[in-house]
Amino acid sequence: MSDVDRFASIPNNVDLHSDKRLQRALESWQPGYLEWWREMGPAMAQDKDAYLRTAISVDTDGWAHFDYVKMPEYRWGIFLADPTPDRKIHFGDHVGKPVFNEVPGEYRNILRRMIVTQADTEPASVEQQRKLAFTAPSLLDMRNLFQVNVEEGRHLWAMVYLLHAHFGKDGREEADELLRRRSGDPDKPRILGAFNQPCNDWVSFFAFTMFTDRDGKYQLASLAESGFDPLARTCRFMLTEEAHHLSVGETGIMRIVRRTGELMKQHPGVDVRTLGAVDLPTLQRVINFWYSYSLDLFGGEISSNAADFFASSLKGRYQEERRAEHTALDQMKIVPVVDGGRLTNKEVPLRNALNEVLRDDYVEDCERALRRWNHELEKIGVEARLTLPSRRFHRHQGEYSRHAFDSQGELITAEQFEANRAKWLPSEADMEFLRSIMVPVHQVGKIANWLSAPVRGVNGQAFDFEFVRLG
Ligand code: BYC
Ligand code: FE
Ligand code: FE
Repeated sequence: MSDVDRFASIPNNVDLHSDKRLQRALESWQPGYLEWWREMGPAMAQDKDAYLRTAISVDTDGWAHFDYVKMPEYRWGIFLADPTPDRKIHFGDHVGKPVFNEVPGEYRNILRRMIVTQADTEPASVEQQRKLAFTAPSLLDMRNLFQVNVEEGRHLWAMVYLLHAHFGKDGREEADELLRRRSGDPDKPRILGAFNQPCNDWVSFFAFTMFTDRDGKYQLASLAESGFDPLARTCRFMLTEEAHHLSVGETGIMRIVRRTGELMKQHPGVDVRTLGAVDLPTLQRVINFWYSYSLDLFGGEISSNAADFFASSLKGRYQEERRAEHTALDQMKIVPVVDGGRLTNKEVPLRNALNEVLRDDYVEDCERALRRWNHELEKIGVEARLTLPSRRFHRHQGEYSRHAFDSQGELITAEQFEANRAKWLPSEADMEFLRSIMVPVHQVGKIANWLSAPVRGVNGQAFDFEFVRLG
């Protein structure tokens, strides 16, 4: 495997010391990053010891080191998965050729845009989650938040490395811009919609890590197939870290479901809100919100960009390597579209429908999680169930964004949508209620009333371990 320089000013396994120009460029970006982190990173406990894992190698076991660290001293590093010897491009128009190790001139612009789009989401999510520690429901949850935040910071480093190493002056300018945009800023917003939405309560945080980080998993997996090998190797390693973010989200919602379900069982006929817990209809609305915004992150159902990304062998499908056919030519996909005021099926050349193909894999994965949560409700003996809204519901990108649909995916009028908005999506009153129960629980081993304790701690530590030393 490649040598890891753990003690360099920027830990890395890319032989940074042998490329002084690149090293200097990244070292000159570093102070701006740290300034951004202090301004926009977690607003609490920056000076406290938190029990965090740090990536120290790309080995499957032993890649992470757990210890107490103060976040501004976190060792953000650059780690690419080891190269596969003689790797060949395995999809798109360049099938069978050796992978690109340098950016092909003709693809410079689309590749840079793709990397910048990926990069932009990482700091955006940190900004969105900035204030959550103040209301953390337990020290373990606070620690998990910080873990996700520092790793999103590392993902930014991963993309900035690619921009600096492969895109010259434009890449350096883009890297600087990544520190200037701000989530939700009307003048300098983040690039993608979901990353400009507020995420100020922990129900939203769990829905975000469940649904929005999960888009990250599918996008990274598609980029991990890339014929541009440095991108593929970077994304392969990022996926290792991503698994924890997804588990924070999925188990977080599971823990809400468990607590709420138990209270419903113990107090039949009582609105659990009066018991200080999250009622299932509110949880459903938060799910509807983040799921629909996350569906937007896959882009339009019919997209010539998607076709270009695939044709140029830069972005594959999910688990492309496991598929039987790798050109995606001479095939069609049926996409329901609105035509003449009605939903009709349209046949689209497969390459133009690849955003939708990836969304299919994502939706299936989300449905799996829903089944697990509903199984929990069933076990507790509660009849209510959670669902996923239709993928046409509440969309801001693609075919369905120009029309209104109900949660079942039926075409409705804008007036009908507005009349039902509060039934389907979190209202100001819902958010106020959630804020009212988000009381901080910062004592060792304690947990907020609205959430059940996790089944296990982290790295073999029990739940009553001092995950953040607030002391
Ligand atoms: N919001 O052809 P279209 C993660 C733009 S998350 C705003 O339909 P395309 C993470 C689009 O840019 C993973 N704008 O879509 C998670 C285009 O603009 P231009 C992030 C949007 O290009 C949690 C126009 O609409 N990674 O890692 O095929 C925490 C028409 O676009 C949106 C990536 O996204 C939107 N939702 O696909 C931390 C991978 N959607 O060109 C991290 C890289 C589309 O007309 N990105 N637009 O100005 C891509 O592969 C593609 O850019 C997209 C869009 C899949 C996002
Ligand atoms: Fe990330
Ligand atoms: Fe993530």
